[in-house]
Amino acid sequence: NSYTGKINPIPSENNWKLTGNLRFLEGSNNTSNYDLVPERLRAISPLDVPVRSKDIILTDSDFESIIAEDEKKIVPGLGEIGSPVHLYGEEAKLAEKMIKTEAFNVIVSDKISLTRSVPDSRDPLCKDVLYDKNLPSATVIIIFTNEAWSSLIRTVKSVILRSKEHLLKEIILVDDFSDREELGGKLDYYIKTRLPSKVHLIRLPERSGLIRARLAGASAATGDVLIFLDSHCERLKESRKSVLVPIIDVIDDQTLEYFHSNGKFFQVGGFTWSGHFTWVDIPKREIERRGNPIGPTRSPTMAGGLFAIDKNYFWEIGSYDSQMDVWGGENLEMSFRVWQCGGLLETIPCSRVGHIFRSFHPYSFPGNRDTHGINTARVAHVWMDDYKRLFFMHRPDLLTVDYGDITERKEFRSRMKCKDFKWYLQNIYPEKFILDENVKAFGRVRSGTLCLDNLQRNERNEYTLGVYHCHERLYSSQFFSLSNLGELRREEVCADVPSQSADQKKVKMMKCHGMRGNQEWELLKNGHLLHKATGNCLDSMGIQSGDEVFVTQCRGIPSQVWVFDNYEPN
Ligand code: UD2
Ligand code: MN
Repeated sequence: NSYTGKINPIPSENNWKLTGNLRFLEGSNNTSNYDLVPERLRAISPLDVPVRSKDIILTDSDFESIIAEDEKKIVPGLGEIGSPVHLYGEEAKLAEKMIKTEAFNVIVSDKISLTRSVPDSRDPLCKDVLYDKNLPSATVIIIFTNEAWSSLIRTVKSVILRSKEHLLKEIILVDDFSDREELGGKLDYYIKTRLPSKVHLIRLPERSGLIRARLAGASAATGDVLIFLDSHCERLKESRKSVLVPIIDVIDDQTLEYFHSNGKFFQVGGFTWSGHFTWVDIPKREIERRGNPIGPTRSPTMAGGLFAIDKNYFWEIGSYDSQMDVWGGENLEMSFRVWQCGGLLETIPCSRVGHIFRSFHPYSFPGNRDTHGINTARVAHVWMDDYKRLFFMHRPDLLTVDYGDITERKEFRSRMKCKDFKWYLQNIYPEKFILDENVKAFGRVRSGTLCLDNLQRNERNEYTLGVYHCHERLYSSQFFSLSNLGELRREEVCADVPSQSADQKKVKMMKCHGMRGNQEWELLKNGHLLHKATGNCLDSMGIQSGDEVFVTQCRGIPSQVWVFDNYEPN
């Protein structure tokens, strides 16, 4: 018993737009009580009643006309070879509005062909590589929650278009409980009529987060290799066995321009003690080890979204921590786990995937929880041993948070006899600066009641070193180390006094270069911090909390005496 009604179209607030015939099925939760005259439906906006798209069934001809509308938006030639698209006038205004909810320019995306070409961003050497004919088959898993239509479909088409037919076993789309109307019946219809039969769609019955969404995809996979992708990617070359990541090219979030570096330059994954993924230069020892510029390049961590792994190995190596919610932290978890438990994580330079990097999340976080922080606390407890002290120094708030049960993960670690985090740091990531190990001094650096402090500056940019009232407890902002190289430093940035600069007295915090030079300091017996290149000393004379320190002639005065919390004289 179902009801039918005609809506043609509902002028939409909240992006709620339906055209054509629609039918509510008996028994569907929220809808059976409503009679479907247009006025009535307009009254039940999606904000009032969470009508789910699966409850709404449009006819095939409705979908055809919706898809035809989509096709009309496409401007042939636009964005081809990955070129940027700029909008003007009303359209630009509309786009700006949409970016606030989508986190990228969906108007531009809608205008670009779903099968546009992108530049070949690989190193020219890649063209000469001969691949084995008998490679294992691949299942591509694309997860999404409430993602924009055109970028999602472009991701799928891009995979189909750029994969060898016989190697692509299937594409599994995992819908993590989206409630956008567009991703409902229209997506089913599109898959049925416009995409090859090897494209499958799994709908999760509740919001599960990207970790459990990927697990659902992996459980259903029949290929030999799993390839995971975000839902806004383009292009894919080559798939191979083991835990492999591509070079990720940037697709501009505003113009959808496909950036690339002609194959020569790329970075690998690192991490910060505050628990975030970062990009870092390929270490020299790795450049030497791999030999060939397009050879597999070992990476201490991975970004998380895009990787290929042998299906059996995926399960063997502990798949994912299924108790991680929504987003964040699973990438470092997998990176540490794979290395510590005997696996290998490599960037394959001849494999390229473009990704739209967005500046915020266009989807909800149920309960508004900091899932990245909580998930990372799980990572710290399971994988980082004593080094978790450095994570919790940055995030003392997470010491008391309920991060759930980690028994299973710990059992897995001991069952697999995985190596410890110290081994990982020494062997996989020896370049990683450990704030309080193999250093001459560390902790707060005190002069009277003032302590050196980063003054909450964004450490990605250069800033001037200052002081602040010493905190009772040691917080990250006052943690400084004097490294064995003589750097007065933090995790990534070093105190530097440019010898030629006009305001030569101020101390700049800038990226550590490890070459001593302007970044070399010595802690003298009298507590003076001597800047070797200028022969001056760090001084807090006449300054207050929040002010900047300077270097000046060494004079044996109290404002030039600095005391580290921890100091190893040698
Ligand atoms: C990066 C990764 C992402 C993931 C994340 C850490 C890349 C290119 N992307 O963030 O894959 O590893 O770091 O967790 O390396 N999604 C769901 N359900 C949710 C939340 C997200 O299905 O509850 C989907 C989402 O629609 C998207 C994918 O998961 O397809 C990744 O989300 P994102 O694009 O917001 O993450 P990103 O690229 O900022
Ligand atoms: Mn993404």
